[in-house]
Amino acid sequence: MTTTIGDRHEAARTPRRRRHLFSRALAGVIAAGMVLGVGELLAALIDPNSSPFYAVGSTTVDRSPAWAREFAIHTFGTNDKPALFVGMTILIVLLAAIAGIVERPRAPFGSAILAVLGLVGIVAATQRPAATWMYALPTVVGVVAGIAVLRVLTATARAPENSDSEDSWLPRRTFLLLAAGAAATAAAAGAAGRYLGQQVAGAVDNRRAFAIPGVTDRAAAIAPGTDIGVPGGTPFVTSNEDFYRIDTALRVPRLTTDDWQLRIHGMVDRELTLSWDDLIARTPVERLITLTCVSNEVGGNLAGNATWIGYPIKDILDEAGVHPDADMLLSTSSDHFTAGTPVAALRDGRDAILAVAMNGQPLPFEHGYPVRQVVPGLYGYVSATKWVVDWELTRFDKAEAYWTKRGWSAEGPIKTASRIDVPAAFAPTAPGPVLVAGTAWAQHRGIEKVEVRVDNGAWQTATLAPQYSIDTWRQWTWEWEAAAGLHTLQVRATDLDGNVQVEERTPPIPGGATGWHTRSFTVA
Ligand SMILES: Nc1nc2c(c(=O)[nH]1)N[C@H]1C(S)=C(S)[C@@H](COP(=O)(O)O)O[C@H]1N2
Ligand SMILES: [Mo]
Repeated sequence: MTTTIGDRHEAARTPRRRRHLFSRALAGVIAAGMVLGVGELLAALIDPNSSPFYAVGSTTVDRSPAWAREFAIHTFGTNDKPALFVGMTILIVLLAAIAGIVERPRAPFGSAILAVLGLVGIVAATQRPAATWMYALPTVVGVVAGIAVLRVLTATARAPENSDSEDSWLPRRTFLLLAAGAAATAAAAGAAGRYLGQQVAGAVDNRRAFAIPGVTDRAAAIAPGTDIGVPGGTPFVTSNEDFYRIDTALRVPRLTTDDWQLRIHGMVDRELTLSWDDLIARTPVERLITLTCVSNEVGGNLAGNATWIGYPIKDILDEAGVHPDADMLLSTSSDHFTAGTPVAALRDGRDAILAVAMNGQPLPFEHGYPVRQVVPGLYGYVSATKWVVDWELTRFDKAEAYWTKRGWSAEGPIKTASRIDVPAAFAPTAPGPVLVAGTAWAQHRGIEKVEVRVDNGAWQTATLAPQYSIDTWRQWTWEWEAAAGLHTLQVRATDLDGNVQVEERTPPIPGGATGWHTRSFTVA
């Protein structure tokens, strides 16, 4: 009797056991796929080099002894890398299958295997050149997702064992559905990650190979003293690393010069499409121009000065033949930001350019690679479109650009402004002579005068550094005989049109902040 029952159970269990073993192994493989898929997707957003799979592969290549490399090249030739990836994949599939089989609700050995594999990925990723702690993120998130998948799938795969009916099909179907869903999700994440990652890598290579156009129309030399060089002060030219960045892009566009083209249409005599080759066949100019963001608060640092190389916008507009009644150039970036620039400002002879280089380097991706606009005298939101790909000639009474739709002024001339850079706010100050220094700007009008006053006293004229051009900011200094006590310094600028910086404090919206920059110091 007992024997009979036992035999019967054995007979029924063997094929089902095998089936469950297979299901569990499959669960492990899908879980590992989830780790890699999620890892790939996040890596594409952070840096393709942070992908766990590729980081482990690259580290293996970098760390393998010479004989192993020689053997690989000898055996697989130029297929040595695919061979490595195939080898890694086989190993991962085997370990993942084992992980699935040994995963138990109370003793999650499988999860532990995934965690250890993850650790290998984290170590490899964070050892990559230029890695930051962020490089661990794709693997960490991937492993968390993978373990979740492993636990859910192995729990579902186990279900029929506990059910009474021997051919219970419902849990099996649940397992298959979940497994298929997880596998599809992992594959989709991986494919999206590979696609985005390759795009990034392609753009990085493209930018690296970029040759800065040679210019004969060079920027004027910077006269000695233009940069006063006060310690802690603002440098006259802002480095690319320190240049402020403002845009709506969640993911910085990664265009290549091959992807890039500029379509010019709307109220023009001739529609044009400029390719990269068309653009660089033109004659470039080099200029220093100070950019400013309309969102800059009084005393704020959303302004920067760079040496740009680019192609005059006016000439391109003339080639397209702008209709006399078109008063707006509506420019659009590859990520659909728009700016509406007064056509008049682009054609009045100022150095409005389609810039391709910034301080002797190709534009950084964050600053618009491969092509952006730079227009002296106008805030960035109406003029400085990065990753620009489309120009429509239109009218201010017909079209509205991105920020204008959100309550900002349609036209954005830069307001006359000045700020105190040194000493820093509330810096400990000793009585006696104190050198006060700062920056003033009124792009395309130029700075005529900067004045400083202490505790609402009489305005005193600051010493101006040489003016580089009316399109750049200008430095100033003022010698303060500081007496003990709490003192408030104020600064105001006057532009070459005679406009005095507006006293009334108003917020940046809609057309730029006004007010005099004020700083307090305790002199003791
Ligand atoms: N494509 C795109 N271009 C853009 C923006 C944007 O959001 N998207 N912001 C503009 C604004 S508001 C400013 S102030 C400048 C800033 O340029 P920067 O980031 O190179 O300093 O870019 C302008 N160009
Ligand atoms: Mo801005």
